[in-house]
Amino acid sequence: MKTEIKSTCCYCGVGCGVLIATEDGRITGVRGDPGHPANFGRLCTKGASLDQTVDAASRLLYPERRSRRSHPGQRLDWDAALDEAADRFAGIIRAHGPDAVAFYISGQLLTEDYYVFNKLAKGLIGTNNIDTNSRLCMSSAVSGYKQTLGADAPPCSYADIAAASVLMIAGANPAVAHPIVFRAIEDARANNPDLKIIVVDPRRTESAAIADLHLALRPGSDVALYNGLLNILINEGMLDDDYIAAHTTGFAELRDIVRHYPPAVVADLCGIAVADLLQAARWFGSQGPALSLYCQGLNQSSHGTHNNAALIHLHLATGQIGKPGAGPFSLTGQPNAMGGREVGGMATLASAHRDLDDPADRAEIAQLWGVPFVPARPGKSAVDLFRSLKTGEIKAVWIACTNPAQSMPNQAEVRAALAAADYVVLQEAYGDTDTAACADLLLPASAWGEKHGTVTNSERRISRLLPALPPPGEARHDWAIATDFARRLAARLGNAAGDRLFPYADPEAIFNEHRETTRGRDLDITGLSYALLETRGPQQWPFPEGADQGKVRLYEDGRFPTPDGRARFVAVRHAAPAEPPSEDFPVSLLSGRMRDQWHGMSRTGTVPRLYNLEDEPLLAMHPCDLRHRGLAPGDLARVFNRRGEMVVRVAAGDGLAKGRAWMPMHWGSQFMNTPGVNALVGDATDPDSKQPELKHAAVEIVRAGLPCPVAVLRRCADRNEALALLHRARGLLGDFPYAALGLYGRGAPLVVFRAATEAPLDAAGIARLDALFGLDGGAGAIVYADPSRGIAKKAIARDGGLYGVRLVGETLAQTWLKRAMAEDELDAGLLRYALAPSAKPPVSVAPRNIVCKCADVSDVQIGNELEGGAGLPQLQERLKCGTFCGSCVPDIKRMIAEHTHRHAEAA
Ligand SMILES: Nc1nc2c(c(=O)[nH]1)N[C@H]1C(S)=C(S)[C@@H](COP(=O)(O)OP(=O)(O)OC[C@H]3O[C@@H](n4cnc5c(=O)[nH]c(N)nc54)[C@H](O)[C@@H]3O)O[C@H]1N2
Ligand SMILES: Nc1nc2c(c(=O)[nH]1)N[C@H]1C(S)=C(S)[C@@H](COP(=O)(O)OP(=O)(O)OC[C@H]3O[C@@H](n4cnc5c(=O)[nH]c(N)nc54)[C@H](O)[C@@H]3O)O[C@H]1N2
Ligand code: SF4
Ligand SMILES: [Mo]
Repeated sequence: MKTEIKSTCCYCGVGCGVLIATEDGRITGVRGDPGHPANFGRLCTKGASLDQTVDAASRLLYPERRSRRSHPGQRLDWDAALDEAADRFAGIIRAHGPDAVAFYISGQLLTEDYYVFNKLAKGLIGTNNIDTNSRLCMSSAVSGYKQTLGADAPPCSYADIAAASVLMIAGANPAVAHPIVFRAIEDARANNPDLKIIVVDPRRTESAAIADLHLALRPGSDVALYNGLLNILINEGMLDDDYIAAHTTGFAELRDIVRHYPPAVVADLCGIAVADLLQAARWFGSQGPALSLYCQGLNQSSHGTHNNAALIHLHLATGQIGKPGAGPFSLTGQPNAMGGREVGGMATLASAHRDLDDPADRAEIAQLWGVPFVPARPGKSAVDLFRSLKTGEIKAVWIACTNPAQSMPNQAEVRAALAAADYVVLQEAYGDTDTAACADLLLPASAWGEKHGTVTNSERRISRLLPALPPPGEARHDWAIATDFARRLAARLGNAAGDRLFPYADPEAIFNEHRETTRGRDLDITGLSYALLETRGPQQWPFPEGADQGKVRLYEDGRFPTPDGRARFVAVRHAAPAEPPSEDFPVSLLSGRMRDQWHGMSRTGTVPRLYNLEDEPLLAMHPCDLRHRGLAPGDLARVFNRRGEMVVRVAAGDGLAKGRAWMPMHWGSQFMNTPGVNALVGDATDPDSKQPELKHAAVEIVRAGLPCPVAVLRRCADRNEALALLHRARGLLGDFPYAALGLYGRGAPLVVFRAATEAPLDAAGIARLDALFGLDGGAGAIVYADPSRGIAKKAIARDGGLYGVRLVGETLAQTWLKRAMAEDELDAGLLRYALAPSAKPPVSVAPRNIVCKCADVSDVQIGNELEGGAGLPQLQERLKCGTFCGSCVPDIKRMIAEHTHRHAEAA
């Protein structure tokens, strides 16, 4: 039977609605939900390939005791697993008190999951040691909003993008990280020729391509920039004095500070031109509604709170808030970063935007929960939590839905902390993350397409998602695991009320309890219910009882949720990053996202085509910086500082100024032979938000001196064969001073392995590679060896196509080979070309152009479909080309017209 189930995309905070097609209990497709107000039917590449992520061989299927000391794991049933966990936690709590245990959870959990964990830690155990990966993500945005506007509430909506006259995109790269928001920006650009777009980013990013003005500021200098802009707004009379007088406090103090930020000084601090600064201020102050969109470039800083506040000041000083097209709009990273903040699921927050420091607020929560008290002492935030795990102050940690052994800064310390801990529980959907290697107990969780509950996106919109499938194997829902554990723990702690405190039979019961905690608060959702979300679709908060819709925009009346109802200017001053470039470590290392991968790649990393933009981690630098170090694009470099080092391939980054380097955050120890970029990034934190400075590290970069390259390409019959091979090949990563592993694919999926060594690989090493990749047979194989030059190549044909290639000592042909193999272009007759020392394909392999960059579709693939009689709808259906940003549709139409024309002539 065919049906379509309403859900949301589980990736970014845009929160796009998806319709999951199922047939006979299988997911057969996914499309954007035309009725969802976040995306109106659009999806980006990640969302559109969600259906290809189900059934991954790497899913965790049953609980496993996987002591770090005894591999492989031992399968347990749920009773045994949760009894063991409850025994260990209860033992530690009895012996050392409630603060000796901790929870480290995630903005990718549903609100209901989050709610149960928060109540479990704060209500049942009595510890505030519950923090989340939102600490690495939105924490500075939370404190920035609270310090200025009084509450943690993004005041804007996606609809404001179309209404804005000026868009300031600051420390955000939505073309990559929030693609459907970027589609809205492109639409705004197309519909309003007068729109001015300013991008504030040390790199010329994919998003900067649409900008009228790009301010390539020095990393970490945002406060100086926004203070400088305010200085110009003041001097050129572009303030809204009435708004400042009626609705704010603290402006006089800030004005005194900002006096010291004249254009010449700021241009110098930020490394930008005075003229650009003046232009930005004049656009911001005089064009009409101004909207700022910002994200990790501001948040992940040792002064992230002030970065946020300084930007918000510009809106308050010009009255650009609380009206259409205006306001400071913090884009949320994870799909439910907002929901986590709403339930107060962090070490320094309390339920429903209450204040953990306020005894009355705490008493209110205790009463709502039916517990004697909620602890006053703030819990440990992420960085401190792991530090305390290392010192033994915290003895056990329960990690859910996050991968700290990759995503936390200062990996050496984090991994040492996990090794030192008495007991580590990991509640995961996939079994092959870096943190899984550090866990004592693995608990299998349900994942996208299986879960039921609610999430809140960047614009405060709550969507309900429904399951399309039951969880695989013995996997259970996150809320159910937490609930079951809580009851068992309560019994062991002598608390007879466990079943009463955690009575939930389904997520709706949890939602209803959470809803009650919001009554009368700024985020009041007492007017919402599962039924209403079902019949009327996703809704924005606040949505109090009696309301018939949520609020599109906050603070329209100029009243703010502060004691005096006024917004506040904060005294903010320029500060350098905690670790500015120095003589020893002169390069400023930035890290962040690529369009087609999600964080540690546990899910996106199972889809071959999502590697087609890059299937190897690349560090980009200015061409002069490369030359200066004797490096050419494609060479291997050693990147290091006092914390760690790694070898990585370099690329020329034309969007980077000298002295800056850029690397994606996605590759960890499952895909390369080091923990990735966080081996180098430090753990200095913002004093207010406790968010670590993930965006800035000082490093040095030198030639790696690994002259002997290795590349293996192996074609697989299907994705699960590829994943199984990928999994086995991980065993090789540690054998090389450089090694990286990934997939690739248009038609057939490939496994791609690259490595490099100091001396030529010996016969045993080659035999090991061949055995692992199934290239050890002689049938259908040709070989080429030149031992004097350390060259050993082999190619194997099977079923009329190229099955695998191993190149040692010289790997020039790998790039075109990879393409040709993935598109099944290279038949056995062309086998010998596979071993040619040439970076160019033979003439008989058609050169191809990628027509659709989003879906990664080439002219050859389109040509083949056209031969088969396809038109535009069939092409869009089968290849997905032209279904994302749409910019290639004219090219596709031209190809169709040419094809039709040729056929007409032939006939
Ligand atoms: N494809 C994809 N999309 C994602 C994610 C993903 O993993 N993959 N993750 C999601 C999550 S959780 C998050 S938090 C968001 C992050 O979304 P973004 O914050 O938009 O993305 P990032 O790449 O982390 O960083 C944004 C930009 O900050 C810039 N930057 C670095 N230092 C500074 C600085 O000092 N000042 C300024 N002004 N800018 C600076 C970087 O050059 C970078 O271009 O993305 C979400 N969307
Ligand atoms: N250097 C550097 N480091 C960074 C950043 C950066 O820009 N630079 N960005 C930071 C930011 S903003 C963020 S948000 C973090 C993200 O860092 P992480 O949270 O560590 O990233 P993910 O890989 O998304 O981890 C989520 C895990 O949950 C699992 N999972 C998926 N669905 C479910 C589910 O329903 N239930 C359960 N139990 N598990 C599930 C996935 O398999 C995955 O392993 O990284 C941070 N680290
Ligand atoms: S924009 Fe974000 S939420 Fe929307 S489809 Fe892409 S990853 Fe998913
Ligand atoms: Mo994030």
